[in-house]
Amino acid sequence: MKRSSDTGRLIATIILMITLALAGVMMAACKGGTEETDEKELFVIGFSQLGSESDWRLANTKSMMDTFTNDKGYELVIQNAKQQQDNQFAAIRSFILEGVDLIIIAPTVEEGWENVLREIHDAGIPVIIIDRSVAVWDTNLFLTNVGSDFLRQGQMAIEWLESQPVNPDTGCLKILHLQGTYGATAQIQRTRALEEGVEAHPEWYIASQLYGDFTEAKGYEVMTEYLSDPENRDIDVIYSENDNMTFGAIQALEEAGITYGDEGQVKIITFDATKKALQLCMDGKISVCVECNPMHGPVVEDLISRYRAGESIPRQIFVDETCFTRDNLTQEIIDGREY
Ligand code: GYE
Repeated sequence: MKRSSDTGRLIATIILMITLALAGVMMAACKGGTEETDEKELFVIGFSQLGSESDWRLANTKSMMDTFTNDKGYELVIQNAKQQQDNQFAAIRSFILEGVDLIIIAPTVEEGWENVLREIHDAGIPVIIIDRSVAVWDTNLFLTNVGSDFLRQGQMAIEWLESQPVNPDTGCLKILHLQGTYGATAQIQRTRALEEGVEAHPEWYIASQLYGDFTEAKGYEVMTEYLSDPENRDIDVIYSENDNMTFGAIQALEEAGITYGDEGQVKIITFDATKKALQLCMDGKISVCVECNPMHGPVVEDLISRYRAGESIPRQIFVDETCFTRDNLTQEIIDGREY
């Protein structure tokens, strides 16, 4: 009797253990299933951001992060290339391996993209280019390019310069040109606008072109070195291809004791129109701020939604931009500035 009741208890225990084990397996399976479904529901975007060289760039990255949130069904994977195209290639190849749903590229320079874009294309992943452009033969390698009309930006600056008198002592305008990253669309087109302007105005000339790589540190460094030669101090205009180089240049001017602004010797033209630059413009220190709009997130999101809905999307989108001087600037605009 005892033996048979022991056997019964043993069988009951085994059945209980099997039941518990099965329940455990089922729960794990369910849990795993849910996680998988959640992951699948998120639309994964690999974003190759070219760097963090300027305030503009930080605002651009933030706009993307604020837009492509998990709440809205996105997973945004950002890789910062630190201004190196090779780092962008590596990031993009990792996105391909991960099998992301879409890739966004803010390219450092225009050239050299054909191969990697083809690799993405062969992997069947759609691509959107933002900010600067890529120079490729086969423009079907990407869906669209969202960014600025950089030539128009430069032309707006030139139109303002045309309204300025020449230096009464020399009968000329001596322009110092601070250039951004060579080969970047923002550099190429802003430079082109200036060079075409100079070509069209015999009384204008470019004293020198200094390489500032779009950073404040480099802007300061090259300006300081340039101004250390007394022969270089008589400039009338600085045409600086972004605000951060301008801030560096302003520091160098101050240290060299050269005046600038409405009441000073040097008139400054700058690009981006960040809050800090606009305030300097309002205060009469910078003459022109050509706006470069970094808030690409919402525009890109709209395009992605349309693409996912099977709609056709335009091949090139230019964001809205204005040219600010003290005449059209208000404190309200400055205070409302997000970058
Ligand atoms: O003007 C500059 C940034 O490509 C629009 O890059 C961008 C430029 C911008 O570093 O500040």
